[in-house]
Amino acid sequence: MAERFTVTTPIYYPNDRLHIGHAYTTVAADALARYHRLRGEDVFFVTGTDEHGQKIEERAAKAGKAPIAYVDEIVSDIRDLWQLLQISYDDFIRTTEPRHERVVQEIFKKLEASGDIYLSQYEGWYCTPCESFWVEGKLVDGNCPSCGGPVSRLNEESYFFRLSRYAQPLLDYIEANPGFIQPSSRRNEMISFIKQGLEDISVSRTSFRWGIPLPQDPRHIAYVWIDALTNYITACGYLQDEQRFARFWPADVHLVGKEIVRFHAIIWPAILLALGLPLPRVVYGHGWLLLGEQKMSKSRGNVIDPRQLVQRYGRDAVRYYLLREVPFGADGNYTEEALILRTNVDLANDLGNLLSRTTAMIERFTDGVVPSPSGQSELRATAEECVKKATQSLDRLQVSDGVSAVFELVRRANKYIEESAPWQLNRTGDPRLNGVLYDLAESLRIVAVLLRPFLVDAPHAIYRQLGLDSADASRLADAAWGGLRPGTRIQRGEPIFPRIDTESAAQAAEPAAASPATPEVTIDDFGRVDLRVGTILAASKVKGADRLLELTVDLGESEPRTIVSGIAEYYQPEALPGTQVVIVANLQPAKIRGIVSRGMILAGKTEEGLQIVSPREPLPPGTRIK
Ligand code: ME8
Repeated sequence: MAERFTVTTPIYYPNDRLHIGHAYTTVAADALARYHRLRGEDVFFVTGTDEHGQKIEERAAKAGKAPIAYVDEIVSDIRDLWQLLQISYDDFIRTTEPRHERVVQEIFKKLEASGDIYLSQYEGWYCTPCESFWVEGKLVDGNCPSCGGPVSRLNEESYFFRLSRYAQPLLDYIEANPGFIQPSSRRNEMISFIKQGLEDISVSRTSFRWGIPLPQDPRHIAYVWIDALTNYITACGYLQDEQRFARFWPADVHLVGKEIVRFHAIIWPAILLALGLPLPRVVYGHGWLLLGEQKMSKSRGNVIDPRQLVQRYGRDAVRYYLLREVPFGADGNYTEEALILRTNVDLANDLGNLLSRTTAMIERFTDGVVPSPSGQSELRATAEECVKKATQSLDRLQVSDGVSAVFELVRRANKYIEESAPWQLNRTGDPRLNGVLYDLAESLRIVAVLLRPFLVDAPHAIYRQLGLDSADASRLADAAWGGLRPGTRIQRGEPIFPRIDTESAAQAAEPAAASPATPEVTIDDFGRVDLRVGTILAASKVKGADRLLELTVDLGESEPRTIVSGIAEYYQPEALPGTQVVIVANLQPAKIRGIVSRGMILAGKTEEGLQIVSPREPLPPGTRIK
């Protein structure tokens, strides 16, 4: 039987609209779920909402609504958001569902029968935003040690869970299972937390009503964290469907933000031990998305709405940014500039151009048909290495490394185009052309398969443009080299990731004025700039832009390039054809006034005016300048 993989996200509080912090966890869990499906495993991916508690009760009252009516609205909004981001969950659990209320009540009965809960008096402090109880000694300057906010004094009758009983068994378990709490920094934090001693915790409340009453004493409402944590076993079928429960529990990964690792790595496993159930294999506490120096959070209100980002940039761009930008586990700053840069550089430039260049060349040079491979392939080893790296990273839950491994193949393939110059092979009738084109198309096909855990639209678009059916890209085995059949008729299409237009891209088109000396660069730094000789074939004014000319420049490639340059105040367009120029040939393409500009011409600017740089004697177009 196929292996199975159970992955969960926290169940979010429907007290406000979710933000990109929530999308971050959920997209990462989605990538893991999709990856394990690609491996052919039986995947159970569960997310949901944590709907009880004082905080929600208060919010609903403020809005003048019944709690359930209040959460219903937000939950439907959350489901829409996951639909928008194509989150492929198998179950969406709400703690207000009868299936869950039954399980929570049964658990309380079991814990009472085993002597793990008892009635006593609670004296201490409570933090409402964190839904956490604290004893005096744990407060920091009189405030909540978790969020730093104010706490309120509580003194009431409460049921307690004998957490103290499980300190040693927990330490033993963490010791015996080094991968249980990840990353290891969080594991160390948890070990020292437990070693300071665990006190029994209050697990019921009498001060509000919005929650699940304890069966043995309905004046008491189950503490929201016990209610919340147990969602994971309800969703897997605990006490409802034994077969299903045996199949999907224990979870392989509980993916959570680092602030709630303590609940998942201490309280939750202790409850499971008390119930005699197996513990989850991994609790992974990832870092925070920050806005400036601060954690983005609903209570602070410093949030970014993922819906707007998807609307502006597309869901694959947003998913890619969330998965790629921050090394998984660490905190990272969110900026829209970084999102734009990632989209333009990795998706539009590297991936998008690889696809459009490859399909354009196949169309021109081999009549739109994928040619036969040659015996030896320059890209095969890289492709195989990238498959290995991507899968190993995902097996280790290193989502950002996984996605960047795929882009190593993209970048290598782009470089291979420059190295092998297929347009020259075509011009000279070189028989190596077929092998080069096959390798490029095959690399793209493998990239599409490997991107399936991360992106939801692009893999299909790539397959379509290669003339393939993406139903054939649903297994990891499809990423094996050689799957592309020669004779496949490609279907060129629109660019899969249009570049995002920015002001700075327009500025980059203008030659810089004389400026003070800039810091030294190494010869390698310089070597990354591809300077080439080009001959201007045509020039015209750009409508509505006094300073811009649109140039058509022969760089010795299969097609001349379009370059937008800020030289209109210094040169008449009619005077330019035939002029040789020096071009930065590997500058990222930029859309300027709606025209895609691919390169920049060099010029010197003084107070007297501007001079284009030209070779002293004519050189063949495409000559490299070093
Ligand atoms: O804590 N950066 O729900 P919640 C990264 N109901 N991730 C973030 C984030 C940020 N700035 N902000 C939120 C709860 N998250 C409880 C959980 S589980 C049994 C009960 C993500 O709505 C991250 O996963 O406050 C964090 O742990 C979770 O949202 C908190 O969501």
